[in-house]
Amino acid sequence: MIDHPKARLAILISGRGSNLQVFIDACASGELEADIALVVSNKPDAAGLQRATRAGLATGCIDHRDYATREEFDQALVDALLPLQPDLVILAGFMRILTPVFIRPFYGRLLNIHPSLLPKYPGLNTHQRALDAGDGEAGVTVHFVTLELDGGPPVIQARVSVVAGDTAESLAERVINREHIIYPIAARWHLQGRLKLKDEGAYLDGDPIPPTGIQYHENLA
Ligand code: NHR
Ligand code: GAR
Repeated sequence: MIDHPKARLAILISGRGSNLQVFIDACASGELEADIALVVSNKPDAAGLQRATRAGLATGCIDHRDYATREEFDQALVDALLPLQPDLVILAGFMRILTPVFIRPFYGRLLNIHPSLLPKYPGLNTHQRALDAGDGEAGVTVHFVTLELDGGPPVIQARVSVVAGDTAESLAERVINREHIIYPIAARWHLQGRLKLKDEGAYLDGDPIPPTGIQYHENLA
């Protein structure tokens, strides 16, 4: 029998790392047939780095403040990741806008999770913006990363209702539970070769994914 080496993930973080933890757990349980080859933070004090170390993973910190330009920072990221030949690069609460220097070498193998119902609210402070607009629902979108910030094709989107008295914090708490469900599903599709980025569009099993992504439901697998 041919021994297929496991797929390799690289995960970029900036903070707490709860999404990273979900990937650590999914790789350990076999839900994802992958190893996490490296966890990189742009912030030295990111709590997620400790989660990674606790799980016995290789970690690195590439502090954006050590680089004069975004391109030089991105090149340092590329230099750290490229030798590992990751099958998939996961942005998990990563907070630096990436330039073509990073995106080109990983194009089609780069996913992000963004806490809004894209195309609504790209950028920062998404939950507060949804509340300020009086939206009845909020949510989260996994999407391919392209040059356009939070503008790459959506893969999966999960919605939650906004309830009376919601704050950005209470909403974020409900949304993050959904994040932890949909992100590993999208990653698994990609590792299985089912999810592709083609001509700037996302495809699952050869079929174009709708412009706001596949809507999450309980039987999605
Ligand atoms: N890069 C590209 N080219 N395309 C995307 O879609 C990206 C990306 C980099 C990060 C994540 C994104 C999010 O999900 C992401 C998607 C950071 C900012 C930001 O303004 C905006 C969106 C996202 C991440 N960052 C500030 C900056 O100057 C710094 C903010 C901070 O450090 O707190 O880079 O929301
Ligand atoms: C998540 O809610 C993620 O969607 C969001 O940050 C949080 C990270 O949490 N991402 C962004 O806002 C990207 N700009 P985590 O560190 O616990 O995974």
